Amino acid sequence: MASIATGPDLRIVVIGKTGVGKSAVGNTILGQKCFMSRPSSESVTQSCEIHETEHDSRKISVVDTPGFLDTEKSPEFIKTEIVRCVELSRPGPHVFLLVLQIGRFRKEEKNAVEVLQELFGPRANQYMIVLFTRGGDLGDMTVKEYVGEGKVDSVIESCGGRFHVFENTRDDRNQVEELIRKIDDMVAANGGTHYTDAVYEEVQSVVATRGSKQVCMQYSSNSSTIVTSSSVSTYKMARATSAHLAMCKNF
Ligand SMILES: Nc1nc2c(ncn2[C@@H]2O[C@H](COP(=O)(O)OP(=O)(O)O)[C@@H](O)[C@H]2O)c(=O)[nH]1
Ligand SMILES: [Mg+2]
Repeated sequence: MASIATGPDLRIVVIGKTGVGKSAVGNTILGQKCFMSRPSSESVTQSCEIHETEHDSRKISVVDTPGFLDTEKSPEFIKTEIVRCVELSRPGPHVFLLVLQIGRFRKEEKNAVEVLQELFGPRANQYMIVLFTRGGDLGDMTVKEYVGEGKVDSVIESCGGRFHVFENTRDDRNQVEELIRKIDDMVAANGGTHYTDAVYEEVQSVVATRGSKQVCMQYSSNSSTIVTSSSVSTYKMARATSAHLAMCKNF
């Protein structure tokens, strides 16, 4: 990983539907098999997980998520996982990678950005990059040509025209180096900032008053407790409920 550009630490959150290759993307970025990635229509990743790597004292952490966008997930599940995702990527991610699979693009993927806005707030777009998996399926086509076909246009437009492609089965560090360059460019365009919003600020303040360990323990021991009884509850319940409503409306 020596040729990854030097720079400040990066926090990456990987989002998208189950089976598109989110966990595989996390492993490709980290250069090792940290997340479980399997062919299954059921979500193999049950809960948000974080792993990190470091080179030239640049820390790159990846938060892998279960399918936030899966229609069959319950509002309770989504609520719990938003809390966990926010907690793990505190004080806020530098980038949300919205993972889409080459060749699999339906109406529900088209609404993905809208749903993610409901989950993370409207400013999240500014921090989003579309990442296609199964780049090998493009054959002779370039990803630019594929995007130019029009089906994914509006999603990419919502993400400021930013996209990249991985073939996760290839041990090719160039694809990772290029992605990191694109993330660095986006972070620079965002004035060097990471994403944050009221949810992140709320979690921060709870951590500040009660301590991170206690919040984490509460999350893991009884995650439904925190979404119903803690001071971070109200906002997130409203957020998750509206995200779920958006999913039901769109699909
Ligand atoms: N050929 C190919 N298969 C992939 C690629 N990315 C993921 N997969 C496969 O797709 C399946 C689902 O991947 P996974 O990472 O578990 O998806 P997740 O549910 O979004 O986390 C696994 O069998 C992966 O090996 C890719 O770029 N190319
Ligand atoms: Mg997974």
